[in-house]
Amino acid sequence: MDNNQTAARFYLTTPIYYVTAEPHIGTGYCTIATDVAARYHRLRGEDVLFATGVDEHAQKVLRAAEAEGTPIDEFLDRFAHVYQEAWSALHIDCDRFIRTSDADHKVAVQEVFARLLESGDIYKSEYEGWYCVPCETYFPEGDLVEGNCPDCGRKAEKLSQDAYFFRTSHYADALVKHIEENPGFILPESRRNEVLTFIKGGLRDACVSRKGTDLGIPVPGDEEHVVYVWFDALINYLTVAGYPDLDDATWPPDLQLMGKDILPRFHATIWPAMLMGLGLPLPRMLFATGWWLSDAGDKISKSKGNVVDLLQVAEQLGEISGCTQPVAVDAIRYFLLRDVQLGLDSSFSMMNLLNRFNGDLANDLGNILNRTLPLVDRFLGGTVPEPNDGSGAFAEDIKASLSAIDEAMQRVDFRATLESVWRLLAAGNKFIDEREPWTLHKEGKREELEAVLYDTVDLIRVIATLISPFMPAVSSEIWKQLGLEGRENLVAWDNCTPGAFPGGVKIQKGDPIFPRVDLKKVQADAGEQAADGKQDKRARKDKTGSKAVSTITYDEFSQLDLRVGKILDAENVPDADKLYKLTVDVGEEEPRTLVAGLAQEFSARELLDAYVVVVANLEPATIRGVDSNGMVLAAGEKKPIALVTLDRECEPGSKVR
Ligand code: ME8
Repeated sequence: MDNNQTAARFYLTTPIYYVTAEPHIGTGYCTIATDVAARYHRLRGEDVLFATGVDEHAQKVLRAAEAEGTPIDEFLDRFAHVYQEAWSALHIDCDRFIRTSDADHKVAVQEVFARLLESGDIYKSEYEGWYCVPCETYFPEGDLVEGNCPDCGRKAEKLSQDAYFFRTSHYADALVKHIEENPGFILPESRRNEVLTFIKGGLRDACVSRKGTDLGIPVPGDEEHVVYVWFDALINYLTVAGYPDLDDATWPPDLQLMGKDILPRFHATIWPAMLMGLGLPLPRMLFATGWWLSDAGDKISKSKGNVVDLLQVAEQLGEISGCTQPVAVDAIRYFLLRDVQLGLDSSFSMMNLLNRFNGDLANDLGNILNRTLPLVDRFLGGTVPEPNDGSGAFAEDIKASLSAIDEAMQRVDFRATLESVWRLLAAGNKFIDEREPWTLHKEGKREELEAVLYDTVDLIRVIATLISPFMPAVSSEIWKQLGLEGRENLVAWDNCTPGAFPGGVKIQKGDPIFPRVDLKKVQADAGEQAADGKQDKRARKDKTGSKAVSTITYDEFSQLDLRVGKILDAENVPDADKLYKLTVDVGEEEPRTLVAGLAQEFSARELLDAYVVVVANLEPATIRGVDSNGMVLAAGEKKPIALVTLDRECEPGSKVR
């Protein structure tokens, strides 16, 4: 199969999740993101195959079932159901929900195993080493940290068994070549570099079987062994595409999303190496999402017991705002993809969600609808006038927005996509302010009034179409209020042209979709200090009496992710004599790269090992060709005079508040 040939179907996947606990913000996030991408491609008229599912053959799954005293099959059935229900409640519309206990998956796994065994890529040997059950990963002795798993820090178990191995090492050079030659293969770019470092650090052959357990798919011809859970799980992507009778229209996947934790070792190494061994084209794009962290900066995970349940959040949002459950779910979908750049970490905050709800949804989106429809009602008897010739007021804005969205979605940039749509909203709201339809009505300028209201209603139609992948329920509610119920066939990318609103339609004004939240009341209820009068935005004079600064609320301040960082390295940025490229430990798995304008005032030696304060959630920027992820705080008006440091040693990553 030719790798460059575009398959007719857009095939996209999420990881398949371990059924050890219920879905949460982390698993929901990746699945919602993939659902949005799937809906976007459907909107564009493409044939889409979107698969997600569950990973059932893990040791930890078996142990969870045993601990509960539930027979394994019953346990698996229950969780498959729980996941499906949760995804449907979150408006996730997949084409295939795969379970690794599915019959076609067993066939695919055994076929892959047999083929690789035959070609010599899988061979039998002895495994002497360790296994981390929470991570379901094999580690050689040398990788352990004080006897514990290097990834999660928990106790690893010793294993000694005859086992099958996959020759990952054989594919190291080919993998590096593929990654280097295809810059779009692994995104974001920082992850791509991480993967290259991982592979170039040397690959070991992967142990791909396990003895002494009944849970799993038997190794063909050697039933004492079952296929290792990760090897089994990765093959799900082939199963969905029909393997061994692979559907040419589907293969290879166009987009595979997963968390950054399972990119380097699994999705960017073993997985493509397996495909190389099978002689199959590699996925077109692997996109690693960042993590949702708890307030304490820990990864939110089932095993840590600090989960945020999105459906509970939706319920809470519904209670606070009075919006319907489907609207609350859509608001969360919007928030997750708008508030954070896909690929970066973030911590979940209800206040951030409420701010987006009020600002972006109630104010911007709700507003345009709530002011336009009553005007059509009052001045035009509720009937949308006949279309103009497409030369309407927003022709240029819409064109620019579509091309920006097209470009953004090619790099899976949901945030930029939504920003483009919100630019259209701003243009619409500004247009109404400027054209004052009420004045046109008063002055009897009927033709102009009709044109202004037509263009605005038509713009709302385009906006409802463009937000439909993100907020399907909100989009159809707007559609309904526009009087377009029953004409869902018009919700299409190709109809996002000005002037396509059918004339003569009677609008169906409804209740506001996003009732505004009284944030002060919420804060007061939550007992937040910020409640008492700190919303006051009056300008204050600073100590010098010369400069006015605005006060901010406690909530605004708490949006800053200020952390202790330890500078591990400082090197000059070529041709930029003020800049250092700093490597800073901010308590994450990998140190971050930050560009800082400190090079004229501080020597690299002075900076080395310094404990500093880092703004960790500053939007990443590329400065003189270097990707900078955060900012080091320093004092000084025009140039840095002193670094903001700590008066004693402190764990990198500690919160500064
Ligand atoms: O790893 N923030 O399953 P899993 C963001 N079965 N995303 C998170 C997250 C968080 N706090 N926590 C989890 C497995 N995720 C394997 C996958 S695929 C062939 C096999 C998301 O249940 C993220 O996408 O541990 C991560 O990669 C995935 O859940 C892991 O889910």
